Amino acid sequence: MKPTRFMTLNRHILEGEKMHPEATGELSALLSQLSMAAKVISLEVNKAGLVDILGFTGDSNVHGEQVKKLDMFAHEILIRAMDHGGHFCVMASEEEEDIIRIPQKHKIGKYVLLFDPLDGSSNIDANVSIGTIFSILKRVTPDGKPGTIEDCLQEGYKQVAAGYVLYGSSTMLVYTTGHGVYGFTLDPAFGEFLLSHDNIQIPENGRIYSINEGNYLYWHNGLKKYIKYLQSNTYDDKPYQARYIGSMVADVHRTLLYGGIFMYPADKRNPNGKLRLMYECNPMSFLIESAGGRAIDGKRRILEIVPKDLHQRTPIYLGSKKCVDLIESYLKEDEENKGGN
Ligand code: P6P
Repeated sequence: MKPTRFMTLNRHILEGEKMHPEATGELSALLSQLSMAAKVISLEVNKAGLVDILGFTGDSNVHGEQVKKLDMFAHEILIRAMDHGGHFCVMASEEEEDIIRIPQKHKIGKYVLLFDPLDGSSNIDANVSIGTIFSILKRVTPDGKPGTIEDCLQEGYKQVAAGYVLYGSSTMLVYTTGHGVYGFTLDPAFGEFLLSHDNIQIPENGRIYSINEGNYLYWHNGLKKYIKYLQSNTYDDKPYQARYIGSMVADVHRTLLYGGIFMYPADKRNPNGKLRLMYECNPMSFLIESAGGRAIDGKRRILEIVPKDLHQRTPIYLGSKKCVDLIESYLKEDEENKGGN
């Protein structure tokens, strides 16, 4: 990665606004607020092993999954940081069934924030990298009034910004507004996100495939044939490599930087896969496409899926263009064979 100029996140966002005269500076303000929330969450995540913040709250989230204290902490921090800046008309979180309304005492804005406050949280106790994923849309209902579910349920190609915060060996914030993908690393010495990955471009091809092979029994034939192909062939005269962290933000971040493919497919048990469209797959797909890659559900662009429910799931295959092209051809052939018999 080429050395980068000394650039803070806030300055980078402001410079990005200057390139778009129609920008009102509002997007830069809300992205800056988001980075503030990320710093607070990072502090808690990094000391989680030291204080009694681990373990279960005894509650469970809307999907019936046990919620760890850090999940709820991140969820609450993001709401408190973002609900009074006057930027949003409505928000939505993996941790809440319904939309999150802006308190009446605050100004209503023109944006929509959808987020997964702490993705991969089942890995918290094992100190595996986890992350926050965010997606920003512009409202479609009239300005000035509280936002509605209609403002949230928009196709992914309508996003105005998306990104993630990775709480790993260092804390990184990666975002795009559709004009390039930029990575910032938090310098804990003075609490600033500094540009460390300028205009990230995903390699056109790659040798790393990332999937939970424990689900092999339930895979459809096309996917089995594809994985068998990878295991029986080489790329650049070297074998393909299997890497699976089980934390979407970490697996996608590695795919973005090193190339290859990340998959959470449909299978015989879960026809829609596991990952959520609105606040996991859409933002990650927007990032990957902005970096020159592809993201499909097996048949079409993730970003073209017309959402029907805030928490709907979708299969996802994302990464280097040539890797996604190849799996797409295997899945298409499988569909045609099914149709033929
Ligand atoms: P599995 C973490 O629980 C998560 O939501 C994503 O971060 C990750 O990609 C996926 O689920 C892992 O699921 O079934 O392979 O454990």
